This record gives sequence, structure tokens and C-alpha cells, in this order.
Amino acid sequence: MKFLHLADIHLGCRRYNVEERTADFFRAWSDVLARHALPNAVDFVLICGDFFNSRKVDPQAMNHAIIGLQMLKEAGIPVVAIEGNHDQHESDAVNRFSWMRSLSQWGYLALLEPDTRDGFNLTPWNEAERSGSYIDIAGARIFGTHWFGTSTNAAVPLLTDALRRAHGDGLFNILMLHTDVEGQLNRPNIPALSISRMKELRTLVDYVALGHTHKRFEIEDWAFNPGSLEACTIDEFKEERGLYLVEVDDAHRVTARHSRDYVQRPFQRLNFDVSGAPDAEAVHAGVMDVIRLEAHTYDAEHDDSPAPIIEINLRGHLGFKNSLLDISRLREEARAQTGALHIMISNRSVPVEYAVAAGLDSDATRGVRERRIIEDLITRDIRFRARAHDMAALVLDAKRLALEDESPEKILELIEQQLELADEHMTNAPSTTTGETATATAGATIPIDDTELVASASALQAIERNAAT
Ligand SMILES: [Mn+2]
Repeated sequence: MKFLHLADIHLGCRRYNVEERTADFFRAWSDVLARHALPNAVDFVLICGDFFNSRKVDPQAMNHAIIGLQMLKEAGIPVVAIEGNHDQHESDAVNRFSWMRSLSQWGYLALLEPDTRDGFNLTPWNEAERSGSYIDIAGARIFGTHWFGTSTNAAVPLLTDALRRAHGDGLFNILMLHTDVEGQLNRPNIPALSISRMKELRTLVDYVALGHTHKRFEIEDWAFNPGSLEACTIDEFKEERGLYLVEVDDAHRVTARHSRDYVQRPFQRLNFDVSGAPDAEAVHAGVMDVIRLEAHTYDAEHDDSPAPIIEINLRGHLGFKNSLLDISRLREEARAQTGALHIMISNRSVPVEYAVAAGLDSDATRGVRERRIIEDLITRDIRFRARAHDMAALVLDAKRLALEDESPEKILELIEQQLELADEHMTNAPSTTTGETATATAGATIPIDDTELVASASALQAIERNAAT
């Protein structure tokens, strides 16, 4: 028995508004079939979720899907699929339709879904209705599940019971699962399937065909995750991804070979530190130097692989305003220089005017970050430096009241009260105060004029805008 194990094909994925990029997902899909499914005459192809990038499939993505599925149909190779989180059907009873279900109805693939009408059951494939939870092909019994979301771990006992009832004795039992697995690129908020939970299935399943995580991994030669065919975001470009060509001998021994031998869009990430550059022209020249030295140049006539997408990261402290950088000119020149399909410029530099909260732990919560930023800004004003910590708390209290729609008079009252308290505290401080504190105490009597308040408010807004982009 030989089969192809694919997942996360994401047809219809659009990025960077580059039309060519959408075609990449199709190219990968059709190239994999042409290079691996057809020449190896596999018995079936598994698609473990996220065949489409969205449940609202656009017409071009459907064309791309059908071209590949037709190729397999003509070669007599069945396709077995499950839904992923990206292409799952709507959960309300009215919307029982989905494009994955339609493809199953039309005979292009067998969509396997558990039967949840009366508990959790795995029902045999019904050819007349073109639906079911498991199907037997070439000595394999293939079970399909759906996206369990946050309840993956809770679903395992139900799944185990259902598998026990439907297990194919003497057959090679395959379980298709679309889920994160503990320890592998886990996302926050969605609990991954724990390894110990998964192992409860061990005696019932010979091969766990995974999808969802866009990175290849394997667990004890038993559970396999091929990774997505293409990188769906720039951050995924470094991960290993591809497909498995799996061979199973008569004793049910598994040989799974991972391959990334098909057309994939090359990516390159370059860095430039803007710290110390006196003006925008110097940044421009510096970036162009890095591109000339390090970027892959693409020559349409001589290169076999597609033109790369190049990301340029601007890092460090920018000594002038962001808006002085001419990003589109930089992008155009970099493109002309390299022949890249697309140049992404990620400006992660920090303008000096906002160079606050430096050295803060990257895991710090929003609350901690906000307080530090405000404290740093206050520290710049000699009048409040010595009590920046308390002043930051006061600013945050005032903000909270403003968000709660408290009247300006009440907020002013709070500020005045706190400032008086602070002054008293400073005046009554023991005589062993340092020079710095003494200066601050003297300064504290200077009245706060309106222009100061306006300036710091707009600086804060600028920081929030910056943080949100
Ligand atoms: Mn996916």
C-alpha cells in the first residue's frame, strides 16, 4: 500500500496583494500531484484539513482545486479529506452546505466527518450519499474527524470509544486529525492535543495523519505532520514543510518519506540596523548596500525556481521621524536591483522620540509595558523624575477614569489630591534626602501649564498608534 499524506494546502491564500502569490499555492498543489502522486501510482491521497484557505471559497481557488482533483480522478486515485479550521462548515443547522461537502457529493473526494447526531459515532462510508466517517481503500481503513478547536483533549475519550467500535481488524487503521500537538509551534488560547492523550489511541490506530501545524514533525514513527505545502506567512518561511509518501508492507510496517521536492516560492529575510544613520538618505543607501551584497538576484531567463520574496527588516533606533523614510522608493529600487517578485519592508525600528521602555522583557504584559512607557516619559521631566513611579500610577488612574466616562472635574480632583499628597510626602521626607530628590521637591512647586499636558498626551497617542501597527 502506498499513499500520499498532505495537509494545509490553503488554496486561495492571498498575501501582499500580489496576484502571482495566489498562484503559488496552486503551483505547489499541482506540482506535488504531478511529481509524487501520479508517477508513484499511489493507492490514495489524504488531505488532512485546510485544503482551502477559507470556507468562502473564491472561484479561482475552486478552479485550482478542480484541476488537481481532476488529474487524480483521471488517474483513478481516490482522495480522502477532512475539514480544517479554515474550511470547516458553518456550525448552525441551516448552513449544512460547504464546498468540501459539495466536492464530496460531486465525487472529487471523500469528505470524512464524524456523526454527532446521537453522541459521537464513526459511521461507514455510504457511496450513495457520498458521506461517512470512515472508508476502506486498498487494505486501509481511514477514519476522519473534524476540527475540535478548544475541546480536542476532551474529544479523545469519545473518539477512542467510537474507534473501538469501528476498528478494522486486520486492516491498516489510519486516523486523520487536524490539530496542534503539545510541544509543536503551539498558539496561545487553543490548547494543543497532549501527547499522553494522543497515545490513548495507540492500540487502535496504526498511523495518525495530522494537519494544522505548518511545520513538519513526527512522533514515534506513528503520528506524522507534513506541514503546509507553501508558507502562508513570512514567519513560516524557515519551517520545514512538504508531503509524505508513505509505504506500508504486509506486516503493516510504515516507511514515511518526507519530501519538499516541488515548486515552492523562495523567501529571503535581510536586516538593516538604522541606529546612527544621520538622515533618510543614509538609511536608503545603507539598505541598498545590504541588498547589493546579500540579496539573491533573480534572472527570469536562467533561474528554474520562481522569483523570491524578500523581506527587509529595519531595526534599531531611528534618529528622525518615520515619515521621512521613503519606503515605496526603497521598495522600487530594491525590486529593480534583485528582480524579486515582491519586496516587503518591515520597519521595526524605534524612532528616538519614542525610545522608551527599552530592555523590557518581551513577555511583559500590556499593563506592565504601558506603565513602563509612561514612567520613562515622566522620568524625562526633571520636575517629576524622583517620583516617576507614583506619577505613572496617577496617569493610569486618570486614564481609567476617563475611559469610564468620569467627568473632567472629578479626574482633575483626583490629580490635584494625589499631587498634594505627593508634595506633603516629599516635604515631610527625612533630612537624609539625596540631591536629586531635593531638586525634584523644589521643582514640584512649579505649576503644570496646559501646553505640557497636551504635548505628553499626543506623545502617548503616537506611541499607542505605533504599537498598534
Ligand atoms: Mn492550516
